[in-house]
Amino acid sequence: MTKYGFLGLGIMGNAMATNLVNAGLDVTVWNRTREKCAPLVVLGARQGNSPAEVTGQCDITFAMVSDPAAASSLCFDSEGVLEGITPGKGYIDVSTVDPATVLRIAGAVKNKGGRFLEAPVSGSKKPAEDGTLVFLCGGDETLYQDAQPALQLMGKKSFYFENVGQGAQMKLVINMIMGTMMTAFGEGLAVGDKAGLKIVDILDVLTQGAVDNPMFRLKGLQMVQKNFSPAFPLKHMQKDMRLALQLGDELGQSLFTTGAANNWYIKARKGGGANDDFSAVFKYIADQF
Ligand code: NA7
Repeated sequence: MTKYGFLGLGIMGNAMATNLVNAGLDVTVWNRTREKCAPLVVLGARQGNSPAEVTGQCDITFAMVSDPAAASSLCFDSEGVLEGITPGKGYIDVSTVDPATVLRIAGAVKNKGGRFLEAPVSGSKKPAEDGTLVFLCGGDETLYQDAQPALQLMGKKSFYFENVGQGAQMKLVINMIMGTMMTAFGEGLAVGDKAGLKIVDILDVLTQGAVDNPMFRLKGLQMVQKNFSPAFPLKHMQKDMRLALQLGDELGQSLFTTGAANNWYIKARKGGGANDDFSAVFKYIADQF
């Protein structure tokens, strides 16, 4: 039986690892804040004591942490992932990071004879809970095949791209579009509200036209109700906007709209919204502190 490891039990990692454990897979979990492992252990997961121990004991280890600094520290620090990698071991980083970080981790894992796959996900808390994420993969194709049983439990679809880094690029493209859609949505609702229109009427009209979409339908009412409990934390959206702008810069592609949207997320993050859902950017756009 394949032994799986799972490192990082935040909003996403907890839901994803839960699906693996509930399906009866052999899973060892580790999280920087150890207490977050307890619910998974109750469900039947093994407790890991360090990233190195988990990768050393498991055939395929997933990691889901916050950002490039976290992904690098998880891999390269003392007792980190790399210390447990031996020939043939699989390491799948599903965090959203920049392509350069992915390439550094991929190179280091490969140098030790391990197999690496990047697999950032499209979808936040609910799809993670429902096992309907979309994986954007790049890297070792044998690992991509070997991990299918787990990927299929956690997601509804996987894409495989030939080069390491393309998964990260795809994820940043998708999220910069989502992030700018949210600030455009927030600005429209804010100005409509100030004009005296009812926000629920704006939402209603939107559903009838070409800009109707699941995100506006899901988040719109929650925004009116000021329900900003995090499905996708705002600090992570701002990180993705920053990484997308960096990608544009490297490629000589101007990203005016993304830059403007990023400024809203910075304002919201600094204003106290970092751990709220990213839709909380609306509060700062509409000045409804
Ligand atoms: P969360 O809920 O903010 O969880 C972040 C996780 O990353 C959590 O397990 C953290 O551990 C872990 N983390 C953060 N920094 C480190 C370091 N330095 N070392 C080890 N572990 C770390 O985020 P989400 O689950 O919503 O999102 C995860 C990713 O998916 C992110 O890239 C999003 O953009 C998409 P902690 O519990 O704080 O000890």
